[in-house]
Amino acid sequence: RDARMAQWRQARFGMFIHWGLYAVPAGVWQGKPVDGIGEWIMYNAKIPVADYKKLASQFDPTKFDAHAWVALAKAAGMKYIVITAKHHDGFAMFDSKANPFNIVDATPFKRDPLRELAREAQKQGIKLGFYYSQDQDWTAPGGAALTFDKSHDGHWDKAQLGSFAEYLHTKAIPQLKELLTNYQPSPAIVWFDTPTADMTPQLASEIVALLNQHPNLIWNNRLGGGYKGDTETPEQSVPAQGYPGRDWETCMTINDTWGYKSTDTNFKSTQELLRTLVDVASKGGNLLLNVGPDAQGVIPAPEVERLQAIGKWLDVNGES
Ligand code: JFZ
Repeated sequence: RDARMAQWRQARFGMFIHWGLYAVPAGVWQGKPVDGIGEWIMYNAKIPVADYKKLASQFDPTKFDAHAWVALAKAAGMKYIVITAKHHDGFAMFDSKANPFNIVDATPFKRDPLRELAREAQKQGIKLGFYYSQDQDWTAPGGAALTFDKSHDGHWDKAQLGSFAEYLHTKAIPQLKELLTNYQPSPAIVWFDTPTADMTPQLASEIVALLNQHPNLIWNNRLGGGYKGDTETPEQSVPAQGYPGRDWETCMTINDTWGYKSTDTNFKSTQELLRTLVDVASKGGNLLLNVGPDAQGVIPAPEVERLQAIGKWLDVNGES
């Protein structure tokens, strides 16, 4: 376990990338701004499945440049990247045979950005991991949705009804297999999220059996079913004492959203971000700092500027 985690521990600083179909509406639906984080727009605006799926025909991020993204992460002093392969909206940002709602089959873009990033990450010597929303999937029948919004019971469209086990067996597990076997090099990290009670110990154990076929793989504590995973994942905060005896990684946004929102300009200052990085490192953790590329495939300029400034500071004051 220690050998597997050694490189991750030394990494200290990584890039989180939340990129998906939600970058198309970018926080605005039917002309009205939607409150909340950008990647939750389908949930927050109660968008019907068929309407949300139509966004795919408008998604053509021709300015996407895997080389530039990886080079930016490196310039910032980051040692790894974790990108959303599929978020809660169920849209796969990769070439999937298991489900047609994906960037290659459903958009005019037709390219697989994860393949391009895997190649670039290897070329430029940086680790790549995939975020995969294993539990919530708002466009797949049976995929869960959290119910803290009391106006619904986890479904706002009949098309979402179905069996969770069937969703897991026909979409999530086959797609996880694709992500673990179709990329060279294979991902270093799988980042799960938002487990619900639907993820029983039995169902989760089927995913764990798959993960265990990849002995070097690192995965976080958000699978569900009682599994603790390799890492604790405090969100938007730095725990006062770290996590004695556990590896941990704070994930944080630069503004107030993970997925791109045209209206969110509340960017933290470089100074504040650097203080957070130093605070995390001093307590033995990693910082996974998020960027939210837009629908053209461009990382917003204020985010780029801050990452470059952090990298410059580390060149002068850090050690590598
Ligand atoms: C989740 C996602 O719902 C969100 O869209 C984003 O991907 C983020 C990184 O993760 O949101 C969470 C998950 C866990 C907590 C808070 C928000 N938590 O444990 O406090």
